[in-house]
Parts: sequence; C-alpha cells; structure tokens
Amino acid sequence: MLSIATAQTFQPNYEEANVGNYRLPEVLQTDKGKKITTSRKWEKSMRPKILAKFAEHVYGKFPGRTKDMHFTINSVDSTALGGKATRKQVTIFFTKAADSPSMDVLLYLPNQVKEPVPVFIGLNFYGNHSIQTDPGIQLSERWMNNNEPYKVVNNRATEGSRGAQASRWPVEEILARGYGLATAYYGDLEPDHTEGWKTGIRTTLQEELTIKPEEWGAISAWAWGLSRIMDYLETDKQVNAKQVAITGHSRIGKAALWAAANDQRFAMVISNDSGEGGTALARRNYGETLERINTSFPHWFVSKYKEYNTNVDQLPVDQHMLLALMAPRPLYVASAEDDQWADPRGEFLSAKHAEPVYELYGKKGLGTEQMPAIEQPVGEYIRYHIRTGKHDITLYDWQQFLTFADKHFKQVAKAINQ
Ligand code: GTR
Repeated sequence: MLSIATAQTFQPNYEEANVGNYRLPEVLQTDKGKKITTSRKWEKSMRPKILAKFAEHVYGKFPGRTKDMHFTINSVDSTALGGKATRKQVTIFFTKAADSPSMDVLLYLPNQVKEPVPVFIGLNFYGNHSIQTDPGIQLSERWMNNNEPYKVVNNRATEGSRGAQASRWPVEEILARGYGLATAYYGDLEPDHTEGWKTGIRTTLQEELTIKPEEWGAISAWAWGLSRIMDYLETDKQVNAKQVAITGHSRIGKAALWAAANDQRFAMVISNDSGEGGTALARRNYGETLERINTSFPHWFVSKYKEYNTNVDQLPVDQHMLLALMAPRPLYVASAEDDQWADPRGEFLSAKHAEPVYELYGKKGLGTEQMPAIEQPVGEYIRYHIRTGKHDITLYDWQQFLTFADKHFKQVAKAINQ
C-alpha cells in the first residue's frame, strides 16, 4: 500500500527537458571493460551474468519446476464458442499432497486448424472467467482485489464477473487467425497485495523449491507460473510448443519479460505497457520511478532493489539489458499515448538499446532512431508501437501482435489455408 508521505509528496516528472542525464550500463561490455563481439560469447559469458544481476538486484530467483508437479485435465469441450473452439481446463498441481498448491489453466484452441497450433500465453488479472462470457469457464474462487464494475465482492468473483475483462482478450480474433490462447489467474500464484506472499507459492512451495520467500518477489512468482503453463503446453499434442508467444500487460508484462528472460522456450515475447520495472528505462526520471514503484508495491521485487530508490545510477543493470535477454527471439514492445506513467519514450529507448545484441545474431531491430508516430509500428525482430488511448491492452494492440506472430511463425498461414 502507498505510504501517505510518498503519496502526498511524489510528483511525477512529465517534462522531457527534466529527465536529466543518465548513462546506461553497456549491454555488450563486461565489468572489466571487455567488448563482447559474437553471439557465442554473449550466450556463454555475458548473458548469464546479466540474468544473474537481474535476479540479485531486481526480481529475485527463478526456481525450476517442482519434482512432483502434475496436470489434471478437468474438461475438454470441442463445441465451445459456438463450435469455433476447443476449450480445455487444466489444473497444474505443484506437489503430490492432497491440498497441493495449484493453478488453473484455461486453453482455447481453434477448431479450424488440424495441425498443432501456435499459442499466445499470458496471465490474467481477474480469473479465467473474466476473459470471456463463456459460461463453461470455471469461476475462480481465489482471493482477488475488490472491483465494483467487475462484480468482485468481498474479494471473491461472482457470476456477474464473467467476461469483465473480455475487451482485453479478443479470443475470437485470436482463434480466427489460427492461434490458441492459454491463460491463468496471476493470483493463483500469489495474491497481489503486500501480505500475499504468505498464502502464495513463495510460502507454500518453499520446501519443494528450497527457496525462502524473501529470495524472490511477486513478479518472479508470477513469471514462474508462466513457465509452468509452458510445461503443460509441451505435453499437449494440439499445441506447437515451439511457437509459444508470451504476452503480458503492465505488471503482468513485467512478469512475462522476466519469465522469457529465464525460460527460452518462449519463442516470442510481447510486452504491453509494462513501464517501470518492465520495458521502461529505470534511469529516466519520467512518470513512475524506481522509488515510487518500490513504495507502492514493495512485494513485487526483492528488497535489494530498494537500495537503488534514491541512487538509480548505481543499479548494475537497466531495462534495455532485460530486453537484450530476449534475443534473438522476436520481441514486441507496445506503449500507449495516454500512459505517460509508463514512460512510452523510455520503453522505446529500452528497445532501441537492446538492438546491439540482436545485431550479434544478424537480426534487425527497430531500424530507426526516432520514436514512430502514433499507430505506425516499426521494426523487424524488435517491433514497437505507440497507440492512442490509455493504459490498457486493446484490439489494436492484439492485431499488431497477431501480425507480428504471422510474420515470424510463418507456417501458421499455410496451415489455415490447407
Ligand atoms: C500501476 C503501477 C504500474 C503498473 C500498473 C498495472 O499502478 O504503478 O507499474 O504495473 O499498476 O499493473 O496496471
């Protein structure tokens, strides 16, 4: 929760002229000043070091899967959404105990495609039932933030919560273009409040994962869950697990980036409005700052991150280095014009400064020094757009992501046309 002092005194800077000077850590230079010039050296020495720095200073550890993790398929309905989709609901149990911590995965697959399909994967904010009005989706019984318009009452979803966030999940569009969609409620992993860790996996799985709750933050716990969904997808014969695009909006976009940094099975990475602690450069004083995010959401990051509250220049990494960890995979960074809190320019620059690593693989990035005009996406392996409107994920955003996926996951179009 916000401390009253910070809430009253924090004045975000929205003037480009007042951003101040900063020097980013070099993504291709070792601590001893040596230049990295090949993708091999990047992978062997530099990449692991940067990843370890993000774990130590920002997000905390990212453990492997639990030994006894297993899946239960609860339902498969091939007549979902008027016959267009197969809806699968799968529970991932993390241990073999009767009361094992678990997460519920909802998977939609397009019925018109017979081959294994590429899949978009992303966590949701209000339960699987919130992404569609589909009455067949199991209603989440977990704790969630109260929300009047979404009919979340006493921290629980109600029947009226179905489809509450449907505008953020254009399922029919995704399916029509030949993709599947996998999602789970982020609160299955850790409820998003300062005490959430006490009931989330950072506590319930500490023995299985041999990790203490304070060794990772909520973002890392959510990211870990994304990898566990991937574990399931790898077992599903209707899914092309080599073509899974990880997506996420805002805080879940931060989690998606951290998951993809650790887990290179995600073949494409999409960050939507992820801002501070996501794609935006930490060193730019614009909109939300490192100090402010640590004050509002102390549970998201490890406590060491707070040491940089007032001296961000000392942080051994910046967010362009996180984006560089996505290379050579296609990466999409999306911003919104009215989401100045997330610092769209800082998101663009972060993508820009990740380019040298893509270049080591001969992959073209944004291909421009200038931030593009509104709704004029740019770039090849790193793509960027800024759309009109507020902090949100919209049909426009998804349409760009789908086109990006069509381009990089080429055989999709072929499969549909057969
Ligand atoms: C804001 C937070 C942002 C972003 C956003 C969200 O309040 O300051 O960093 O994560 O929440 O998740 O919608």
